[in-house]
Amino acid sequence: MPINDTQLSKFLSLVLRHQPDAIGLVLDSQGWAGIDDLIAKASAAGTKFGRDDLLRVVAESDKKRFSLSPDAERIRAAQGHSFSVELGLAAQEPPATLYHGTAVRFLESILSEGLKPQSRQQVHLSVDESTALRVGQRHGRPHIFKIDAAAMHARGLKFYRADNGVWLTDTVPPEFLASTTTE
Ligand code: HQG
Repeated sequence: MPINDTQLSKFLSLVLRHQPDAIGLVLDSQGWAGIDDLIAKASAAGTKFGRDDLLRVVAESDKKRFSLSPDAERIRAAQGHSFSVELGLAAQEPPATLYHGTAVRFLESILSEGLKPQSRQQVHLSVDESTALRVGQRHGRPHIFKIDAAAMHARGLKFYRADNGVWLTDTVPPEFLASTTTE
C-alpha cells in the first residue's frame, strides 16, 4: 500500500532505529542500509514507496532524523537507536549548558539515579530549552532539566553530537542536574 510522508518517516524510524528485521533488513555495524535494498524489502513486506519519496522525507524531516551517505546510496538514522550501533562520532566539547525535557512523573527516579538512556543507546540532550520542552511533552506533563555539561566535560565525561545536532552522552549523574521550569 502506498503511504504518506508522515507514515514513511515513522516506518523509516522503525526499521532504521528499532526493528530492521521486521522487513528482513540487515544494517551494517554503523547502522547503514542500502537504499535500494530497503525499498525492495519494504515493498516485499507490503510498504511501497520510491527513492524520490524517501529522499523527500529525509530532506524535509523536521528533526533531520536520517542521514544519507555521500554517494546517496545508503541511509541511516542519525540517532535514537535501541540496538548497539557505532555511529562513529568523535567525542567533542559540548556547549556549557544543555537541556533535557522529561515528564514530571519521572522526576523522583531521575533525581535519585540521574538520567539514563532507558531503551536507547545514550541520553539525548538539546541545545535549547524549547526543543527540550517539546521532547518532554511527548511523555506527559513536562519538566526541563538544565545540564551542567561544562562540569561533566571537565570531569572527563564524554559528549557526542549527532548529525542532526542532538547531543548524546552515556548518563547524567544527579549532581549535574538543575531544574528550570515546571509547567
Ligand atoms: C526518562 C525523540 C526514570 C527520560 C525526541 C525520558 C528526542 C528516566 C524517558 C529523542 C530516567 C526516555 C529522545 C530515570 C531518563 N528514571 N526516567 N533514571 N532517565 N528517564 O523517548 O530523551 O521524534 O527514550 O527523561 O525528540 O525523551 O524519536 O528519550 O523521558 O530527540 O526523532 O526516560 O526522541 O526524537 O524516553 O527522546 P526516550 P527522550 P524522535
